[in-house]
Amino acid sequence: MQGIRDMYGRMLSRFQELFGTGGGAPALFRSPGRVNLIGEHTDYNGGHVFPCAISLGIWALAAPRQGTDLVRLHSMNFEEAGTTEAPARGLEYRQERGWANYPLGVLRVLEEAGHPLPAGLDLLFWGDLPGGAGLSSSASIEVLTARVADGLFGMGLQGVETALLAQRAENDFVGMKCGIMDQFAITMGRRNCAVFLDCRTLDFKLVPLNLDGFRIVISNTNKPHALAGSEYNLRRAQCEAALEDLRRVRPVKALGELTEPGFKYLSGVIRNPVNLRRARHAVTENQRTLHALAALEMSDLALFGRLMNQSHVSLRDDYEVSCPELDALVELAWRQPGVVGSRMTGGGFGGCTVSIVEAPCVEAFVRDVGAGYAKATGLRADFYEVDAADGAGRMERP
Ligand code: GAF
Repeated sequence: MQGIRDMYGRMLSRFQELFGTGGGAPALFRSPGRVNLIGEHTDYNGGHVFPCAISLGIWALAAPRQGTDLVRLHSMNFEEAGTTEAPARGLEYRQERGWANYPLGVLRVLEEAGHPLPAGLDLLFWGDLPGGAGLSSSASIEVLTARVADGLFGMGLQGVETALLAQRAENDFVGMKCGIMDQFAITMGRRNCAVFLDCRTLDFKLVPLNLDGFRIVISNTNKPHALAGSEYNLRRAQCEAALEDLRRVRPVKALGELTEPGFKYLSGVIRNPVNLRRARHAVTENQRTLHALAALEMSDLALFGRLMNQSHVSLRDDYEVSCPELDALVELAWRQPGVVGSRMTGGGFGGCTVSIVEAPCVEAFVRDVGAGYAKATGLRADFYEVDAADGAGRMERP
């Protein structure tokens, strides 16, 4: 609580410096990041995902400004970028606006959905969620912006609707053709729960994470996930091409619909061997995610961990979205005592791994995996012990 009070105090004085002291105290909002436990690159394939919102996140102080139709945005994480000013309506993507395109994209999508901002808006952000690390800082700031707009101007947005609008901002305004997983987990996450989501129907359930005696440890390669956008869109296209081949013999709606034996039986019609491996990952990963749900519900954490490990192998070999740095962290983790499972998490090509580790072994994990990683790559890894947290929303001022 003291930490939150300090953070709020620092944000409030920066807000007042930047935007003035008139107009009453700004409202406080928070949005988490997400870590995906299993179910990677399955969301846009009509499969299942199993992420949770995490205790690292982004905070916003926000106040409406009557008599102006300007949006002013500032991030304490990017002080050097200065304050961005933009019109509240008719917004367009501008490369030079950098990070601010994510929140501005949400305002644009809200306007298109019939919720234009009725006044100006001042927004100050600060986060302890590392950016570009595969923990969904972009989805976090998108959902946060939607929650701010809804909270201040009473737009009456429902949870799933909020996630879909935030995804649309990323797809259409920023141009990253992501699936729904990140925005959904960040909107609908719940403390101590993982979100099991069927990405085809958007049916979901919150599954208690009974991790007594275990910790979720995120290891950051500190290799930004470059390539992620172009290679991501390429993976989507390869899965789409495999699906087209399958449709010549069966009316398959999505790869996530197929069981492993069903896929094996049909897979001969996929002509391109690379597309075949991409599709195999999508199908097997979806099956692993279904098994992971059962494992968690039966409190079989050992099985859950084995499925995480298999997921990494499939992402590395069939989907080819890992990289030497992620592989190094995962292989070091696999050799470490007390590790239940470890895999890359998120889109790949850099970013983070997620491991489930026995609580008393975490200290040695951080020390040994950190040292092994520095030796293998010359890079320093960062480690975060996280809890499953609530989705984005308004907070009481401390
Ligand atoms: C990124 C995307 F944004 C998600 O939609 C998902 O596809 C993920 O990569 C891979 O599972 O985080």
